[in-house]
Amino acid sequence: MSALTIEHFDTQIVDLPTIRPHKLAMHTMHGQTLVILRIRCSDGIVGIGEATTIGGLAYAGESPESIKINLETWFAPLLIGQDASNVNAAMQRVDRAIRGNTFARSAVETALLDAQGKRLGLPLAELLGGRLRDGVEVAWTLASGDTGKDIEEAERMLDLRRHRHFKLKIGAGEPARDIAHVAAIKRALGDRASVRVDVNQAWSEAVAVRACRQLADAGVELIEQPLSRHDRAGMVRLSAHSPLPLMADEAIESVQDSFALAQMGAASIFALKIAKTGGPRAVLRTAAIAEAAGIGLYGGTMLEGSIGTLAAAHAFATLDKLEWHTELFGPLLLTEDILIEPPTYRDFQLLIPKTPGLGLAIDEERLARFARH
Ligand code: MUC
Ligand code: MG
Repeated sequence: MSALTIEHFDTQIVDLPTIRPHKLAMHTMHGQTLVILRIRCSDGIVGIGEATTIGGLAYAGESPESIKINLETWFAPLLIGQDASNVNAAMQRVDRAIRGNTFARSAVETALLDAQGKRLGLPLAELLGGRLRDGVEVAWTLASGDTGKDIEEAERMLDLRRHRHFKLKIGAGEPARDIAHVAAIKRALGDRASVRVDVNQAWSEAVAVRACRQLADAGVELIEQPLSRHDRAGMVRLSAHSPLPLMADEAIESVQDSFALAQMGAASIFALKIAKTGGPRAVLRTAAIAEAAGIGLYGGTMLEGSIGTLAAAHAFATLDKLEWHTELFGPLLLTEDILIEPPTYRDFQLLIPKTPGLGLAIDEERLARFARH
C-alpha cells in the first residue's frame, strides 16, 4: 500500500435559492441542491468535488440524498487506504466495483483530481494535458416560463456582455405555443444573439418532424434532445430529415452511450456533462468519440454550483474544438455562492482558474449557513 493514502470522505448536502423559478419540461426548479464532497488525504491535502442533479429524481437516476449515501456507504470504503496520487488506479477500482452512479463518481473523480493538482501545483486543465483556451463562452437558459420576461432577461444579458447565446426550455407546453414563444424571442433578439431550444425528451417523432421545420424557419440554430433518450432510431430518422442539427443530451448516460449514438448517426452535436460520464477525466472520452466521428461538441451542465462548473470548465478548456461553446452558467442561477471567490464571468466567457487544482476555496461560514442538517 502507498504511503500517500486517501483518508476520509466528508459529504454535505447544500440547498441554495435560485434567482427565479427555472422551468424545464420535466420539473420547475425553485432552488438547487448540491452535494459537496471533500476527500482528505494523508498528506493533509483536501480535494473538493460536487455532484448535482436537477429536481431530485426528475431528471436522472440519482438524487442528492442517494448520492450522499452512496458516497458514504460504497465509494468511501472502496477508496480509503488507496493511493491518493493515482487517480486512474482509484477510478479503475470504482469501475470494477460500482455500476452507474455517474453523478457520485464525478464528485469523486473531481475531488481526487483537485487534490492531485494541489499536490503537484497544477491547475486541473494542466493536469488533464493542458488548456487550449483561458475561457469558455457561456450560453444562458431562458426558462422563466414567460415570453416577455425571457426577452427582458436576454436583453439584460446582452447589455451586461455576459451571454449572447440563449437556450430556451420548451416541451412542457403545446408545441404550437412553444414554437410561437421561441419565434417571438428570436424576432426580438435578431442577429444579436443565437437561439437554441432544449425539449428535454418531451416530443414524439411526429411532433418533432414538423416542429424542426418550424423552428428552422424561426431562425433557431439547434434542437437539443427532442425525443426520449431511449428512441435512438427516432433520433436517426429525425436527424436525416431535420433542417436543424440535433444535439444528444439525456441520451448520453455513459461513454458507451456516446459510442452507440455516434455509430448510429443519431445526433450531430453531443452535450458533454461531467455528471453523465463520471467526471472531468471521463467526459473527455466522450469528447474523443465525438471528435473521431465528426460530431460537434457543446459543454453542458447539470446546473451545478461553482465547484462542478469549474471542474467541467477545466475539462472543456482542454478540447481542440468547442464549436457550440458551453452553458456553464449554473452559479449565476443561484442567489448565493459557497466559494470565497465566485467564478469570473466576463465578456461572454467564464474564465478558467490558473491556480492549482480546481483553483477555488470554500467559504466555510456560507457553506454552514446553507448546509442541510
Ligand atoms: C439540460 O437538459 O440541458 C442545462 C441548462 C439548463 O437550463 O438545464 C440544464 C439541463
Ligand atoms: Mg438538455
